[in-house]
Amino acid sequence: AQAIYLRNYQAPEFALDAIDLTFELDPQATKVSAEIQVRALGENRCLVLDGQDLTLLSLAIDGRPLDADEYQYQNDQLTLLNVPSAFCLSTQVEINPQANSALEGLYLSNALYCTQCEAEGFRRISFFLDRPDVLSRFTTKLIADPQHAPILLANGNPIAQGTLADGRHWVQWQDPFPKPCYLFALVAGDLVCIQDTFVTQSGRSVDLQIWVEAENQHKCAHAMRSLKAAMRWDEEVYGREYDLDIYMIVAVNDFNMGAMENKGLNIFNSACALADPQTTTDLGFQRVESVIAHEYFHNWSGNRVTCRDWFQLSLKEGFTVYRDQAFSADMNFAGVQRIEEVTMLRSAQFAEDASPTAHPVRPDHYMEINNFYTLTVYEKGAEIVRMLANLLGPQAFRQACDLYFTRFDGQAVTVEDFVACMEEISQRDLSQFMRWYHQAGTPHVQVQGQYCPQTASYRLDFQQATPDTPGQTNKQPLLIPITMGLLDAQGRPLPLKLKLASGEIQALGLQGVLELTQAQQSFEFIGLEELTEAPIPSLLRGFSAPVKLSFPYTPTQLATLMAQDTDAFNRWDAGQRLALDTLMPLIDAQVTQIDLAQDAPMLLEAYRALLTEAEHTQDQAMLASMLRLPSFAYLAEQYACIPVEAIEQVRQAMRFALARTFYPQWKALYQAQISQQAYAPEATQIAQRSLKNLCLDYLLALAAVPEYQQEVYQIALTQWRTSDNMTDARAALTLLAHAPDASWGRDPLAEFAQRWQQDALTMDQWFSIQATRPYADTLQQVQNLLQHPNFSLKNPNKVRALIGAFAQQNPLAFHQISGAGYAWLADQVIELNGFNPQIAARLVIPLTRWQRYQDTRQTLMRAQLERIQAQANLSADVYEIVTKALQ
Ligand code: B3K
Ligand code: ZN
Repeated sequence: AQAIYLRNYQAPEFALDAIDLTFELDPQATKVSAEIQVRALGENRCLVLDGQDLTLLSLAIDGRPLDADEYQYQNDQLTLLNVPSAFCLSTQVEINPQANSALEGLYLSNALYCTQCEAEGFRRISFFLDRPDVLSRFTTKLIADPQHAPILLANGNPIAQGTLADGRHWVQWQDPFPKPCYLFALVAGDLVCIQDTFVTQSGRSVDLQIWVEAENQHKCAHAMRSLKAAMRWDEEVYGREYDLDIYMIVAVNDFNMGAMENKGLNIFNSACALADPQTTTDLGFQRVESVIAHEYFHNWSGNRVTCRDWFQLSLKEGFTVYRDQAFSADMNFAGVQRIEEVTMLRSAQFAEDASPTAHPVRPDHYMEINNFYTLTVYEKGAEIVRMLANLLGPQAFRQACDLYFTRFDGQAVTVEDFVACMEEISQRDLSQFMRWYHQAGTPHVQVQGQYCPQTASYRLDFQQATPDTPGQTNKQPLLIPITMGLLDAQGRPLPLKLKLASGEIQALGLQGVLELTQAQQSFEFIGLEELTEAPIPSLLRGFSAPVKLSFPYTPTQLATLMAQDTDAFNRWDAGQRLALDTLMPLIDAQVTQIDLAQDAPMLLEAYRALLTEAEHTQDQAMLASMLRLPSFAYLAEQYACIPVEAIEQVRQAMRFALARTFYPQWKALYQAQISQQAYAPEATQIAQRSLKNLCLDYLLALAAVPEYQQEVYQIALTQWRTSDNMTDARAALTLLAHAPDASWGRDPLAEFAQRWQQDALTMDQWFSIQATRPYADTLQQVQNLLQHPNFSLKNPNKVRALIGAFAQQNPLAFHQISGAGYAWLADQVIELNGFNPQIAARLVIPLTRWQRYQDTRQTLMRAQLERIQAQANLSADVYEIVTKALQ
């Protein structure tokens, strides 16, 4: 495989103004005919089209069939020599949807025909210029057996339909908006539809349709509600209106990603579209809400304004994630929403940024673009847009977005075009800011404070540095916005008077944004006459930049921030810092038991304070976040060499100590959250359940202590038996199944399987619960589950639920020192490589993180990577990842 470089970008030499497609659908031999209006843009008369695994049936120019010496089809390219300057190209090919296990192009999911064309799947359907900067008007005619495929869908509006003499029926669709071929879609099969209507702000009525298999009809209400909320939100917040008369969503079982924003015809992984209380957790409901919104928002940020090339992927993905996060913040509790975003970013994206696969938000080269649909492009990309939004302020940001959508409507553009709109509206030079797009790695910001009572001033000294990443050294300083405030020792906010270099004093009110631009930089605050001791800085409020920030806080200062800061995110983060400062020395000492009073006095007091206030809190969501210990992944991120067993041991010991010390409080708080209300996936109820199930988690920490054992077992069992919703049922089941005594989970797991064996998505949860049981012998169980009748390696959701969960969320079992976990994962990667390279390349990621583990593990992980690398027929996807990891 060859790398492709951004610097080699060349504009297309031909325009493909329109394409008229006809599909004669057949499971093994689908015929695809295309009539393409081609127009040369320059002197070149040699047209090279993409085409992969296509059986060429015929080719003609302006109706004249081509002789064999007028074209060549090899290495996935069709070369036409000496074409006219404008002509109609007719092509006919045959493809085999049933044999398509890569789930890219046209494939069958169960009996359903569907497509996935982003990034480069259209070339598996028809010859074309498969690149996002070639926009065409599409017409699509679908012909099929009405028995097997009564429903025929494609982009745009249906314009004609009929029946052929042989009994097949057909529908023709037309999409009035020119689009790149990655947004093409078709669906055909036996589906039912949930309908609704949305009236846009200008008064147009839009048909909303969600298409699913009949047995899933009862799981669509939440997606429909979320879609309408997203449509309204985009009108109100961004002034963006929907542009077609129909908006369709189809849920399919076999899908590599979460969903796809095809124009007017979104195709969804059923896991991100279907939801009902019986089978879907609160988290699942929230995921549906955010993915539905994400794909909808793409209609403007991605479809109407698209990417010039795939290096610009974050232009649409980072921006759209930022938009869906803002939507979710408005639909849920904003503070907790932000905490969850940052939790994910700091544990998973930071880990990627520190790994052999680290890459800039805008990569400058790739072998396989599908490997770049990453946390960095999506989540760090969203953080960059968030920084822009904060730098500009809400009004200017909105104006800049308006300018971007208006100026580039119908065009394929770059990150520079986006940032130029921000510059133009704000009248700011953002050239230094652009480094966020070019430089990989997570910046470290070290801060020190100097309080001077004589001058009543406080100076903050900042240092920033971004570590080297593969292929990138000597990083330049970034523009890092630090939203901050100062508190006095009692936690009261202080007015900020910043002394500028000119000597002028700038009053910032109670909160300001410091813009770091240099490697070292100081800011001085004056007028602190009232103070008797150093102020407490509250830095990086709302996580105003995706950096690792350190400040030598005392435990007392952290406790004050936790209790008093005006910023919800920083109240929570002060708790995280306090927990890290407490846990890390214990991890280093590999303790097995914790005496809170002695080993963790401040944390003990913090929990006491939180649990005392708990009775009166109105904000259960925030309280649950505050009471949750840092995850394994976040703790692991703090170490260059991850002490797997010690982290897990100390985390469990701390959970145990907190559970025991505050047993009556956990129990009372648990009971106080039990609600008689009927289940609804709405914010206050979700908050209450998250607090309840956190308490349950602490209670079950005592599952092995004789005096508590029976009581906590009964509490969990009762919740499992009596809950009317999957959130509570799954929480209880997980704790029972993960209890040290394996017999606790046996019957409930069997009951679960008995009840839900017909429901694929629900069984995924059953696989995950077992894959994450935190004991080494889980490997044996996971191996057995591969043979379970409900498991299939062909279904990406199943692969993620069982194999992915094991490798990513079960550190003790995956990293068992024998290396058996690594070898097993490599076996699965090798098998998947043979039929679904995209999923194989994602699955191998945990092995690529070998540098973060001690020697024995490093050797074992590398050995598996080398074994994979030595396979014949390695896909470009897996090859690229494995090669980077072994460099
Ligand atoms: N744009 C799609 C991702 C397509 C993945 C291609 N391998 C989903 C999304 O981000 O909305
Ligand atoms: Zn997206």
